[in-house]
Amino acid sequence: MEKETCTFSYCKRPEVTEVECDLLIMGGGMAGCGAAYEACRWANEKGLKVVLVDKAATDRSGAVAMGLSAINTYVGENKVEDYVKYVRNDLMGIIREDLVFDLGRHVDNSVELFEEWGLPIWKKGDDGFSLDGFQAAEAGKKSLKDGGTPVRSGKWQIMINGESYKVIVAEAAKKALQSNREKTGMAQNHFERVFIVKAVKDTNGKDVAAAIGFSTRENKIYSFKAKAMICATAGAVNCFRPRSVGEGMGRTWYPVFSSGSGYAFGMQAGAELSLMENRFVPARFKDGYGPVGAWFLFFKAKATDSFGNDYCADKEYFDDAVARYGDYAKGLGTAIRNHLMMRAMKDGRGPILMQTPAAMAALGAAFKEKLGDKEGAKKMKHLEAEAWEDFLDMAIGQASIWAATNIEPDKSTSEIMPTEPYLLGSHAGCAGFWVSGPGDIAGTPEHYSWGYNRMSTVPGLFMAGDVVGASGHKFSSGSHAEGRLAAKAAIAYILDHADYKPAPKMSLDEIAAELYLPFEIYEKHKTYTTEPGVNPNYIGPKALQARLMKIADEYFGGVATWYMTSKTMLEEGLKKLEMLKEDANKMAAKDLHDLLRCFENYHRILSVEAHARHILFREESRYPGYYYRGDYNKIDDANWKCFTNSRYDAENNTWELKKVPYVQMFK
Ligand code: SFD
Ligand code: AMP
Repeated sequence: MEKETCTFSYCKRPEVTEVECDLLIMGGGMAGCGAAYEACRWANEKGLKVVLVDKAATDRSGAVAMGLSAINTYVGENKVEDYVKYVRNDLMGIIREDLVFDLGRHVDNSVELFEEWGLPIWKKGDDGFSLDGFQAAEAGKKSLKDGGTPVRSGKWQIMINGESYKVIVAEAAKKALQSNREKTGMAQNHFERVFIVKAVKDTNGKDVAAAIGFSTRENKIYSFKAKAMICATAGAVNCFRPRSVGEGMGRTWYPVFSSGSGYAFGMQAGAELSLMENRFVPARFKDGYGPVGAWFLFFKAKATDSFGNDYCADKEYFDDAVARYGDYAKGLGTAIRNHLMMRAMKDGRGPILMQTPAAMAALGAAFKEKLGDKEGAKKMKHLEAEAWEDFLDMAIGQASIWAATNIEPDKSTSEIMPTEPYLLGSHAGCAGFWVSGPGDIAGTPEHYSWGYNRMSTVPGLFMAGDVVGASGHKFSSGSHAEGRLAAKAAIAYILDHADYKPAPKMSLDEIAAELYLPFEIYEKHKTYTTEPGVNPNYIGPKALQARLMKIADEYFGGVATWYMTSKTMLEEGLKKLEMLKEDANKMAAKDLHDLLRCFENYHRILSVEAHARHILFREESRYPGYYYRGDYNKIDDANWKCFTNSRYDAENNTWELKKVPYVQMFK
């Protein structure tokens, strides 16, 4: 089929605005807000202009939109080296230890700021039991900064009253942007509901000169010209067919706002990816995707098969895991715990159950023993409320499912289940870009550092949060801290390259024509059929997404095949994906919502392609419980204890993949 072009013969040309700034921050999530807060501190003094663009409303955008009930990375009394070892164990031995160490030494400062900005953090009471954030304030407990003792659910996690977490963090970012606006005289430097579509290279052939996008509310297109950029638009969800289909479609654990834009942007700019074969398959409360961490760590609940057996302690499963995956299996990290759960499920021993009644009864007994019947019962009531609030604070749908299905956690168990795969780099996953480390940590090898912290292999393009590869377990606090690290380095980069004047390769007319092409295609062909969703001349976003999900699910190790794939499956799937990519030239949009869905799906296609090509390249099963190569179902340290890096050439649609040496910096 001939490639369509947009001449605005069928749809109206939108207004195109060029915004010039020094630093552009893409994404207003945890990393983006951290970046804005830090960048403005340095930029204001120098009169540099900082702009933040978010596809949603920053107050409630990204993964923390609903809130959270724990901060999963707070180092506190622990050693930063131990944090590095913990992350290395959980991610099966291969991480960028310089990035993780750097994160660990800075993350607490972000958490202390959150508390200063108004986030209630739980504290240890005088009786040794927990006080929630409000009780702690009433009891006059010290802030973390002043030496207060947080309630730890795990070694690295602390409990919060976090329903308004994102609003609090966004407020600080918005205030910082406002101060920058006042200093530099910019009319606007915070753009909400503007979706970034792609990078435009500079005429010099090396830098990225602009990021282009469109408003999701008005017929407006933007070209943001910047001397440096921070990409903080997170990972990718809804690439694989989700477990919730039909009436439940759209319900996932990872936020539906994250459609792989971060990966697509960097890939189109030519930035190198690392460990893109990695993915995250969280074990979650079934159907509502409620997180399990608080139940395992804070309530000390056990998950068992339906006969009450602890599948992680099953000798047959465990010995087999050690035989295939070596000592990594003994570490019982997130992927391995999934693996053992899946073994039980495949043997028909499901459903897997979170034993919430037993956990709550044990806590209730401890309260009564220490505090007496009356006070103990009061404490127990509060704990029951906390059990609900854990979900009301961050996965409201799960609380609704409990209510709708008459589940009381102190009386009935709940099913847990491994979800569909997500691509991300800040939770227990590490798929993302290869970035420079700070370079000042003892033992850093040369190939880990090239000048500016968190800069990708494209000069002036920085990465933060979920899009950074090989350094997971940052979570909300670490992503904020990483945004700050990237911002500080990006400001230094701008000052060091003061003469650089971005010159985008595309004209504003070309940009408008490319971004509005799906409108032109729709308007041109829509009367060919009586049902606009079905048309031989174009593909609408719903069909595009269904095809992508089917390919990913069936060929690249989704739930359809119990996360199993192989060389032959991947190659077959990649052929189909290539055809889908060709058909994406015929994406059609009837309105702005459709236009958003079209480009979101295009970003997903690129993200999934990178994922599949990396799985194909790594001939072992490094992450059992996340995915399996049926043809290489073992860990092969002799050949694959290394990073796998790739670079996509968008102009020629070609890929280069290579091995990059891993260096253990902390013994
Ligand atoms: O319980 C564009 N996470 C948890 N972290 C914790 O510290 N504690 C928890 O309790 C956590 N839990 C949890 C977590 C995540 C989710 C989804 C749930 C529960 C349900 C992890 C953290 O939330 C996560 O690590 C960070 O938020 C990652 O930060 P960042 O900045 O990389 O991603 P983001 O916050 O989602 O923000 C992305 C932003 O980009 C915008 N965006 N903007 C413009 N153009 C485009 N094309 C864009 N595409 C995306 C988004 O709008 C958003 O603002 S628990 O499970 O462990
Ligand atoms: P989750 O709710 O699964 O996202 O987990 C929240 C935090 O608890 C993360 O830091 C996880 O790594 C950790 N976590 C969850 N489940 C377990 C477990 N069974 N053992 C140890 N850590 C866990």
